[in-house]
Amino acid sequence: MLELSLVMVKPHAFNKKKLGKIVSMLEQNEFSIVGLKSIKLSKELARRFYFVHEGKEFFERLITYMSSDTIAAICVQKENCVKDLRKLVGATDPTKAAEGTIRREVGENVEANGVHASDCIENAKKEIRFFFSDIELFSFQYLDY
Ligand code: IDP
Ligand code: MG
Repeated sequence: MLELSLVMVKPHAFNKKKLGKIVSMLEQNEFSIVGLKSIKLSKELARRFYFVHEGKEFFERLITYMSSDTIAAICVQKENCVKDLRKLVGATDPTKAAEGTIRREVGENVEANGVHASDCIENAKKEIRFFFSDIELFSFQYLDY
């Protein structure tokens, strides 16, 4: 089934000019880019995006980090997009991420692990809507997102 998912390029990866490499890895693995923007998150927006982790030991550090510099939000489209994207992104800890994954290539540590990727279809829909309006998604007319 044709699906959409959400990639977020984290501050250190954007700052170190890894956006092109990440887009290239996505395209080489058959993901189509249907929405793309770079913005700086406020702490409030970062908290809203990561609300499921509220209360965890690393939450405040993650919020400070994610609002520290520019990020990029990328909406991608592919068959089995959500699962295939998680596979291409790799394990949360870059040292445990498989060879050829995005986190292995651009991740530095568990927090600065290069990218975020939606973990299920339902969250992908919410996260895409967090960043993009209809007119910003090139394929919005084909999908009920
Ligand atoms: P995921 O990004 O692989 O889905 P999650 O468990 O959803 O991993 O955690 C969200 C983000 O929170 C991770 O990408 C990582 O940056 C950060 N994080 C998760 N666990 C830890 C930790 O133990 N220490 C510091 N940061 C963490
Ligand atoms: Mg997650």
